[in-house]
Amino acid sequence: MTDQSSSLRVAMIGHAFMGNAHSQAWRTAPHFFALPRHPEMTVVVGRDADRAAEAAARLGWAESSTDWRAVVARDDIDVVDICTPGDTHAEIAIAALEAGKHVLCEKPLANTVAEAEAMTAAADQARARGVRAMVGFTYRRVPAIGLARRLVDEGRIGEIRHVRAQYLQDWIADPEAPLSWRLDKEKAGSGALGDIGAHVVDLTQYITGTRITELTGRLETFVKERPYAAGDTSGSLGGGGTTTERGPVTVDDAASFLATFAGGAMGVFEATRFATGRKNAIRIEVNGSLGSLAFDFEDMNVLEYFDAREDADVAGFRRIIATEATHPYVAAWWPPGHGLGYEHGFTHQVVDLVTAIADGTDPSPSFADGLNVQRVLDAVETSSLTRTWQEISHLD
Ligand code: SOE
Repeated sequence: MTDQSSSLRVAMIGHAFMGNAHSQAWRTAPHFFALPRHPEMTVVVGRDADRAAEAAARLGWAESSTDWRAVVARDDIDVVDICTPGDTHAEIAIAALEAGKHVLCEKPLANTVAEAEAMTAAADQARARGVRAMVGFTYRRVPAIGLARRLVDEGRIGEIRHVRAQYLQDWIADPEAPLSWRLDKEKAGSGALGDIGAHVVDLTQYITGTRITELTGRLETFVKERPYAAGDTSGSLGGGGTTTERGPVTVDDAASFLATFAGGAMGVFEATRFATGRKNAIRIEVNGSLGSLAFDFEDMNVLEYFDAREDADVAGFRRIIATEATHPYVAAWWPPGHGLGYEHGFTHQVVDLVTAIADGTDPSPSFADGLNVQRVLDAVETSSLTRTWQEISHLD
């Protein structure tokens, strides 16, 4: 059972879509996993006092506040969980790390490489004092993805030749879908590229165990102005009423790029919010000299595996339902075949963060991993502007 004696007092900054997902993770993790320390949902921070108080009551936080600086400085806070738009990640994370708080920061790590570098430097300094930092790429924590990583590590698909990755959504395919912070470069840093492209960059590097070393890409904004939203759309992916006034879309609607991985594998990437009919389709296929792996988040409990060494007359992609107790995290949940959902990746993220803090180890993905993804995103933007191939420098 979870160690109730040693608590870990958590402050969450932001309570929209990601705040909801993180809150369910802090609530459920100690009830399904034997954690070495007990998370306490101490305070949630929002910009509006009434809405923050309502979120605290609805999501299970003991208190609410509108002053993140005061909360980060509190002696009775051990962890700061950042669930705000990207333009505030650096300021909050650096303040929290300098105050000796462990930090979990939503993806992408920052809106620029410079911010991500400053955050990584702060995390490196804090590590020397036993303070930990993690960036929230939760899809790594889907059991089928963990299985894919294991099969690659075991050499089951041999030398990797191709990495094909798509993240397909369609929530703003309607040109009259209103503006929201995700469509504002000042707030979000980029559009589909950073919001969902970041996920497939992290996922493919995680599964293959290699980094992207060069790329050439293109960004496109199909709809260049939209109506302003009538209500608050911070927690939603578009939708809601609109006003008659219209404003500019200042981010990309879609990104596509070709990449080379260390070791020579060829990568093909797409991230778009205009794949009409695709709601949250993360599709990854890795082709190797001895076999292939394929995953689609819209069928997230399944990993497809092709073993090229099978007799040709019975060879084919097998559908592995990754819900056995031997698959990552599954033993804590349900019997085989019952399946997990989007929210479980967030719970697994909390489990791994709390365990790393208790063990005095560095959680993964680290801020340095987040900085690497930021460098890939930046390279795509530069490539799109200059129509040139871009190399990506790595920390390691
Ligand atoms: C919107 O595209 C979004 O909410 C992303 O911001 C999340 O990171 C992803 O998990 C679901 O889609």
